[in-house]
Amino acid sequence: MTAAAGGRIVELREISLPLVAPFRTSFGVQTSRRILLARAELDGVQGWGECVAGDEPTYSAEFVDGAALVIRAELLPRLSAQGAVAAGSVSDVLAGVKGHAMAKAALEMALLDAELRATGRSFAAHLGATRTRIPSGVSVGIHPTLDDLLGAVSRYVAEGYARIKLKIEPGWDLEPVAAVRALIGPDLPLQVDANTAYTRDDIDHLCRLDAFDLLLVEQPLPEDDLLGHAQLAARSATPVCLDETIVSVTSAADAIELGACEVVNIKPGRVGGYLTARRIHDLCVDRGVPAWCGGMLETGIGRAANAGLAALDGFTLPGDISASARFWERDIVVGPITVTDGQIAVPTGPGFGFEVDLDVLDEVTTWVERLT
Ligand code: OSB
Ligand code: MG
Repeated sequence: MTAAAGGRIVELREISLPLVAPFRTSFGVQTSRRILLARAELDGVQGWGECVAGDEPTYSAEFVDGAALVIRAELLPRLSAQGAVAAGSVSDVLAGVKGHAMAKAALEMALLDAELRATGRSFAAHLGATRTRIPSGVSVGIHPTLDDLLGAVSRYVAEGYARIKLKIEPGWDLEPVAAVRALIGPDLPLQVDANTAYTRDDIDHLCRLDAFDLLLVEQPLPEDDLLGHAQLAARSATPVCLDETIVSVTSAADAIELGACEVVNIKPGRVGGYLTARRIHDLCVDRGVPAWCGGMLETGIGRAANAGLAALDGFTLPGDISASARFWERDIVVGPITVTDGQIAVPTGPGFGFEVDLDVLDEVTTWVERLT
């Protein structure tokens, strides 16, 4: 295979960033994040990629140390063998390595950012996206008490978020959802995310969520339980949305076809990159299935990229693209994302449209490996 001309990955770096408050989901609690970044160069122009793998393999099989290892030992040698690699060739060049979508996505992202910056184009313009503002949703973790949860939701409502998502798990579902619905009233869009915490035995219980007029229930069952999700979708009025299950265009098409997925959460890292995410978006448009852009507690690098992607018309529901200050005291980009009237401005600058704050970046860096 001859890859089209493109850039090279020149640096791998790990940073550590504290969260403003603990974020608890059904798979664990996070108080800070270690994040792997890749830097690419093309004709002297820099590009950055962010790997969304978590500290531990608890959301999916990927995790920071595993991603760093597979990038060094398997992915970079395959890219280097091509010389320079165009972002559009990365998924083909790396196809021989099974899995590791988040590691692959970070490399494709860095190369794509460099390519777009080298030609002065924004990612949204590259995609042909025309929206300049997108609605912002916020993901709210599991709280120690109902009072704490209601306090947090009140603050997000006051900040103007266009949609609230509550993390749920067995023992933290009907009661908090009822209380939040009562607090916010009937009109503010509300949805829930279980991160695989339930089983098929809970289908009757999950159907009781129908009382709260939710936009959707996200990934209630394990990622490989397509049949269970189809059974739930057939029984519940609340649309079933899949996150963890959707790892490729094929898995999205199949889940939709089988009636297991009525709404798609599109996360670029989970599917191997922004270019595949775009193809899943196009599939959703073709099938008439609503889609929205998920989040993985990204820094301003990944969030800017998500906002560009979410500017595509097929993202018909608000995404998990909240203000930088919702998670970070200090972001690693200049001019991090803010929410105004429940909306976020789609970046218009070259590449993914962020500007890395190199001073902050150096302060939070744990290690750097230069690759040239
Ligand atoms: O399931 O959507 C999820 C964060 C980390 C891992 C998985 C998920 C989440 C979120 C946060 O819900 C969304 C965000 O980044 O704002
Ligand atoms: Mg989710």
